[in-house]
Amino acid sequence: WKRTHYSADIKPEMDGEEVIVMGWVHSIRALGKIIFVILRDREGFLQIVAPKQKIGEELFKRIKKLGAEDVIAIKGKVIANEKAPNGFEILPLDLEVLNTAQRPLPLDPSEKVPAELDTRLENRFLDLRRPKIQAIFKIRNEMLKSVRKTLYNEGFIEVNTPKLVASCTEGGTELFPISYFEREAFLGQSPQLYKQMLMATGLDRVFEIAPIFRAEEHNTRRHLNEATSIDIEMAFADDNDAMEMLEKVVYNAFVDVYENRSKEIETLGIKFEIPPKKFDRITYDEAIDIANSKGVEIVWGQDLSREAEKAIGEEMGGLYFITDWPSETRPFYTMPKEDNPEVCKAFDLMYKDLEISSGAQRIHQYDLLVENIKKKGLNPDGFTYYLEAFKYGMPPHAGWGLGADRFTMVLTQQENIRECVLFPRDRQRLTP
Ligand code: ATP
Ligand code: AMO
Repeated sequence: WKRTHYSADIKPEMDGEEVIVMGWVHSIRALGKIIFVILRDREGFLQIVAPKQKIGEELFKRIKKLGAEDVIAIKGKVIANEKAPNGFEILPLDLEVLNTAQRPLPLDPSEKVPAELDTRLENRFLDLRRPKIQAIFKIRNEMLKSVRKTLYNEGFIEVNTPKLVASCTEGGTELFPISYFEREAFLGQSPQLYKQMLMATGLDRVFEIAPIFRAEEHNTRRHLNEATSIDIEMAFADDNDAMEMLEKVVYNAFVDVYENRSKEIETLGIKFEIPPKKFDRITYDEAIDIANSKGVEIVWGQDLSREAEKAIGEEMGGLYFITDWPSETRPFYTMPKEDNPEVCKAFDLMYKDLEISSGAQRIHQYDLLVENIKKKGLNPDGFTYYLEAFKYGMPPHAGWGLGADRFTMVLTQQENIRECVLFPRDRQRLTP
């Protein structure tokens, strides 16, 4: 048998047509001489109505034996019926049981029994059978598709860089050490050094969508130990160009999700608003003024504390940039301002109190870069392979990293980043 239609493809106007549908038994109700089966497939639900009198004793018996989450194929006739969900039902002509499900189920996909996040993640494959959970990943997919589309349109080339690496790139978070034959190596924190080296090649505009690994100690609703980062780097460009590219990518993703995933937005029951094309911009100084005015003490030069992010997010709402960061809060590769090197050409894109992207114009001068590596207490010898790329013609460049999981949180309005990852990795969770 071959599936002819998904549930959502069938319309009442197809009355009398023969179809083959496949999916899971979402629920089954046997009322004496008639059985109602709700079949669930990727696109929705449909009702199968099996009256013994019409379908015959033998088929009736086989349908009666079905249980929740069995996998079935039904050959049947579309019957228009105003009283049925979506205005039609299926009168079965034949049934094939493709596989049976053991019962009781560790998790109920029909959502009759609510479950804790931990139980859901333990049984993620069952959890993912629920339309509300699938909706998150359909929206995530739409976002990724949109991001690629925008970047291809803007002349970017998709690249893949190594995840087994020899050195750190970002201050702040810790590395995961691994044993690499007789040497020590690490899981990549960011493609930062590689995307910058590619700027010395003439490829000009590159992007990568790939995992980043960070040994975050703390357990928060917005940190993972394995996250997916959308990274770009563009040559002959400054911080402003990078911010404008980020606005395009983020705005287009909102539009594409709105236009192509209205069903999933409805399933999630969220109020979805397309942001303006240009996002507000405040400087770090303005941001700390806001925090201080709300009673959250920030001394100039410190990273924003969680409390500060909350205070600023409350004031700003929606999407906004924080620019002009103190150089000491940013990694070594960040370009200082010409007129005031205490401040650098870095930015964060925030959604309320959540940082969804960080970026900057980079240092492209070899001497300044070496000096900055030393200033951060790092040893330039550990960066030889990277530094070489700055000796023989490195153009000015800028870029950013946008957290795909955090961006999905924003698009689907989830409070916990784990909801936006199929199989999340945190301090406690290494399986499934
Ligand atoms: P980045 O990627 O630039 O590190 P981020 O969005 O991952 O940014 P952090 O910088 O890790 O966020 O966190 C933002 C601020 O919140 C930091 O000042 C950090 O010290 C603080 N913070 C992080 N986790 C916690 C926590 N569990 N409790 C309190 N504060 C936290
Ligand atoms: P940064 O460290 O700010 O910048 O990371 C960029 C974005 O990646 C996401 N992100 C995370 N998401 C979930 N869990 C984590 N532990 C986690 N860590 C980071 C966030 C963050 O904004 N090299 C720079 C980028 C650049 O300048 O191009 C970098 O890695 O959404």
